[in-house]
Amino acid sequence: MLIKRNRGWEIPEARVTPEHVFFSRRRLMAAGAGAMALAAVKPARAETDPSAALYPAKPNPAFGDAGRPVTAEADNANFNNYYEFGTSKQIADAARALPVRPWTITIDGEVEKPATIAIDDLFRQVTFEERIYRHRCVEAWSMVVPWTGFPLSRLVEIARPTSNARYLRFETFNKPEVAVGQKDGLFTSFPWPYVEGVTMAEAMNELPLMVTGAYGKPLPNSMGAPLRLHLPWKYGFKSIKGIVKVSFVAERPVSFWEQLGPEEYGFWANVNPEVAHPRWSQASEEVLGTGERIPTVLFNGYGAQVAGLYKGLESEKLYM
Ligand SMILES: Nc1nc2c(c(=O)[nH]1)N[C@H]1C(S)=C(S)[C@@H](COP(=O)(O)O)O[C@H]1N2
Ligand SMILES: [Mo]
Repeated sequence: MLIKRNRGWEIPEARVTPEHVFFSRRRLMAAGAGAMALAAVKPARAETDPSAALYPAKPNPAFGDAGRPVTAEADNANFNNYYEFGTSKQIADAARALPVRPWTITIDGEVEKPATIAIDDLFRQVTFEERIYRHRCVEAWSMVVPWTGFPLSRLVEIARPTSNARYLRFETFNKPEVAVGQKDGLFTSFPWPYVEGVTMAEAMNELPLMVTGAYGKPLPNSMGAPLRLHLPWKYGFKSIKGIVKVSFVAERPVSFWEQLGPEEYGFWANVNPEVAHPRWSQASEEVLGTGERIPTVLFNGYGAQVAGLYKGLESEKLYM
């Protein structure tokens, strides 16, 4: 992610330019087998995770094939966007500092009974399933991931929102004592905590997944443990990680990226190859781990499920 504002005095340009990361990564891949060793997956903490027995979850046959090969776990585990732990893609080590138990989720706002639930108690109220989804980052790279989790609509059911609820506002932890990217003096201009939002109609769609695991195991911290969202038809920044709070609200939430650069990152952020980012084309995407470039598809290919959500909203900036 890159912000357009003149923040060179705050963040060295090279550290946030996606192209920079891309090119260095490509070189790494081109170096071949030797470089692959660098990308070896570190031992998972799955053995100690209290939810480990819930894996692997039953595959949902409706989402058993994303039409493209699944991205190698090693490629995904070593190429992440998680600004709480730094602006590079290599944040997996830094992210290990985050304690993911005990962990609570607060559900508040326009709901019958606001509550704070221990994550494993929440997991006991839902049924895990596996879905293979395409993920398209706004930086024009993509991957395919076998996620484990439960539908966001199930969380809405548990929360029991009132008729005043029009949006869901998600919030990530704010722990500068463990998250290096949130520490004072590093990126203080970032409006922590990370926030994202969807409409109630989007939340009730069949696609949004509250993600607890990937590749048949609990999520590693780098991918957003213990709970993140995945919205496969939207740019990746909407898929918020490390969630601690879900608020049901009447007003449209302003996301982290929208606060930083409203002329570049909006509320809807639906994938559309025909609407360029102000500074780069969205017509194609690099397939993570392959060096291959493929055409980008409207709604990331999920139009059959989601296009109807946007009828009557054509005047909105649906694609940024
Ligand atoms: N809390 C938080 N969530 C986040 C981000 C972030 O920096 N912080 N980055 C987003 C972006 S830009 C993308 S592409 C995806 C990346 O998910 P991955 O690292 O599992 O590939 O996470 C999204 N969720
Ligand atoms: Mo992204």
